[in-house]
Amino acid sequence: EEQRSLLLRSSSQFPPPEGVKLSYGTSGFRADAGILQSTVYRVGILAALRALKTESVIGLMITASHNEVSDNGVKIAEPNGGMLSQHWEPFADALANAQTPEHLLQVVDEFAESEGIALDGAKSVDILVGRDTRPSGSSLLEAAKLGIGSVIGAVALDMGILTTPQLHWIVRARNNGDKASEIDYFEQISSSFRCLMDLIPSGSESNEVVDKLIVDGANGVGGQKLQVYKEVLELNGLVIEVRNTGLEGGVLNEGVGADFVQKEKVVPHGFGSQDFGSRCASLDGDADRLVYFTVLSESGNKIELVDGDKILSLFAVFIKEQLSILKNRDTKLGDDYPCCIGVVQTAYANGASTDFLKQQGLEVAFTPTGVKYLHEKAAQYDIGIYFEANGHGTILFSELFLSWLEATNNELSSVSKGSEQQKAALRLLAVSKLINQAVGDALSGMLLVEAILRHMGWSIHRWNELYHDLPSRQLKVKVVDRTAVVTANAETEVVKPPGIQEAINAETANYPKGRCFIRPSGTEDVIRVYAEASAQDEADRLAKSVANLVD
Ligand code: NG1
Ligand code: ZN
Repeated sequence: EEQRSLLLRSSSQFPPPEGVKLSYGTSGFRADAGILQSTVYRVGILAALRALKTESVIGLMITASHNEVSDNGVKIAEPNGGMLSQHWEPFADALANAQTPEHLLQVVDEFAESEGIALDGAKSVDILVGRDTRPSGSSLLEAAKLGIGSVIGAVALDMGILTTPQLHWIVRARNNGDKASEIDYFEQISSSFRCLMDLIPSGSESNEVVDKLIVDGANGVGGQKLQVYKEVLELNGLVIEVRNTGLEGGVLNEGVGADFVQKEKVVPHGFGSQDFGSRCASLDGDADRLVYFTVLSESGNKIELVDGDKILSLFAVFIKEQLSILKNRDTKLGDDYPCCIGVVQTAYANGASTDFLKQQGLEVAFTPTGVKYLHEKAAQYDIGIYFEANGHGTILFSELFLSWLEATNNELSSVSKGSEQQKAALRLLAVSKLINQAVGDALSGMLLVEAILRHMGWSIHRWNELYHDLPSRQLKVKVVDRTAVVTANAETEVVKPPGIQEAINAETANYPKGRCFIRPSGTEDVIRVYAEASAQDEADRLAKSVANLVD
């Protein structure tokens, strides 16, 4: 009864925005920050219920990633650091759209009943709340706390400003019983980076790689964090210059950041001809996406983009190399382990990257867009590497494989300490600690790229030469109802409305090496069009003519 009146009282302060229907999309709720107070409050309730259900620490992150600064959003991190369990999404929607306090109470009651969640305040659970640097973040964070506080037994812990992957990492680590703060996060990623640096084979030093890395921080949280921790990294052998930290007066995601760089293929603000030839990286607004680039000419603003597909390819090549060194060890030293490695991409992956990965003998799987799908698929392998072309991805290691690796490393260190095989085992162990096992993470991903380039003795140009991207074009078409388009086959085929797929096929057939698909965005009211062809003007034309079909 106390719980009911508490919910009624507190939710009456947060009426839902009029005339908007909110939906928990691929990255939680996102909208103009001005209408989000009630949504964030309600996600606070959701997080509290999720924590009670799982009897674990849950995360609540307030961010709208690469969206413009006036937007914001909110999403939940599960106990293992992953995305909210998909079967809770309809409940999230019902909660966000409940029109009156009574209706909200009814939604909560029914759901708690069906999930067997006791709302008697008997248990105490923690919800870690974080936000990015958006100005709307602090008042939304208060709304989240009130939502959490309206469920008896739920305690909100304010983690302040964090990158999205940091919050996910901390949630995961707390549930594993590890001590976990932001300092522990940086401690772990910088020490495993150090470990990889110490294991670099002699003779692979390349002057080009030793040059500093220039990072575009998107005027967001990632740039700020790097600025603070760059001295620690410098001690470990990585010199970084951070631009667009947000402290120079630039606007979040405006003409800067990984999304801008990947989509527009031009230099972000603050970069230009003076950076010709340098190795540059760009983070997105909440630092879960990473792309690299170089400035193409001494005059223009054109770049050579090194995208998520190429980061994936670099990681895959390195890991395969370590696995094959390990395979060469004396099998008298215990059983071999048939390590099953797989890479996961979406339809947006450049066709040349898929061909390259297959040529390397790797199994390539495809899922629909949205990290939750890629992550789920990657978790089915002993080593699953996933990346979206836009730079969101990570590497997952199975528990089974990691314990085999630990055991093998112990054996090797007693019989052949310092051998190539043992070094390979140590490198893989270091990668598993450096790379964020919860979610794609630009900061830890960047450190892994930097370590591997040094290991290989590769410049960014050499890396970029792994394969040549097919020319591609992405367009978006504003539509009244994006749900009218329904796709199948990892989004490569339109099944509704009828007739469109045939028309796309007919257009695509006009282009050698042509590939084209459309899908409804999960984050904007648009239909996205992607086209690939053997020349840029052909990719442009194909995308344009298919966009006209949708319009
Ligand atoms: P939508 O709007 O569904 O295309 C975009 C990205 C996704 C993912 C989400 C979440 C593209 C084409 N799509 O989704 O890959 O990152 O945002 O942020 O880049
Ligand atoms: Zn992001």
